[in-house]
Amino acid sequence: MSGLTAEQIAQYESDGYTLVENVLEASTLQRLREVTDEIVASAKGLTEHTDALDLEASHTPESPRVRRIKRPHTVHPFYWDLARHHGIVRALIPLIGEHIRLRPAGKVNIKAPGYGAAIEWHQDWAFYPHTNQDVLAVGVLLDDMGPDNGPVLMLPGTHKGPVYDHHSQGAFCGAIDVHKAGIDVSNARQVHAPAGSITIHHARLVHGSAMNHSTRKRRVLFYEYTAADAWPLAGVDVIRDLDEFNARMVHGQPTLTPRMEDVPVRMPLPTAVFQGSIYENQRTLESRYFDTAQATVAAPQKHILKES
Ligand SMILES: O=C(O)CCC(=O)C(=O)O
Repeated sequence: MSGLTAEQIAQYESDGYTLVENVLEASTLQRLREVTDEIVASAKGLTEHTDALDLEASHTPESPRVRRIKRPHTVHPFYWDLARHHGIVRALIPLIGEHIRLRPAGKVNIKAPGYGAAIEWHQDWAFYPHTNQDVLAVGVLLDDMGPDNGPVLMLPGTHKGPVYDHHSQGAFCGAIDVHKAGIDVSNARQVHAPAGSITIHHARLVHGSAMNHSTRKRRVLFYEYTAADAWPLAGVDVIRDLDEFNARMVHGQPTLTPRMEDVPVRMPLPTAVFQGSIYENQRTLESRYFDTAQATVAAPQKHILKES
């Protein structure tokens, strides 16, 4: 049985994203929060980013502020198990087929109350182009996501448009200058949903999110998945170890035959000046969208599938 309704599949096709509410059981959600809290607590005493933890600019060893857990499936076995959760995998099959691989990256983006950082507009595809575009990201909500706590903003339909320039000062910066690119972000939709829900967005979709100005946490665990025959062209994915590549299959079988599609690709090279996370990469973007005083998405449309 499909894990998505016909309406959700149609929305993913036309808008480039969809939402599935209440996918996680209460006990799974609770365990996800516990594991995440444990890992965040380990940031006490750190003076710099680690392979697993990306820190807010305002972090101090005494007052730890974690912005991201990187490659969570390698940090705690719970995250690896969750990447294969039946509710998630069932939702992916109608979109990218039976044979599904987890990307080696993934993250928990932690927008803490009051200061949790913005993520500038970007397309994931700019970071990790593949031989075909059956590539997407799933956001697992640890907290309720609403208008005030930095919800993910999706620009519907942009997954069918160009791959935008994500470069600044001659190097990749992992962000789009939306003014220069002439992108009208007033059409962006905020995704609002209860904790335990999942968002699914296409790798070519333009998206981002503002700082969390509320008193509520906004934590989202992002897993990225590809069809097994979508082979990476660049980025951290480049295959060095076939066994490791194939060990990330979450459903179906691997293949040695990449499927080639005529897809637009812009290589993320030269590599970003600041490495370690998207937040670091985006530091060299000259004209930031979310840092400016008028940096709000005009007239956001709340995303409620039931209304459409
Ligand atoms: O956390 C968010 O709001 C957006 C995350 C995202 O797009 C990313 O980390 O690539």
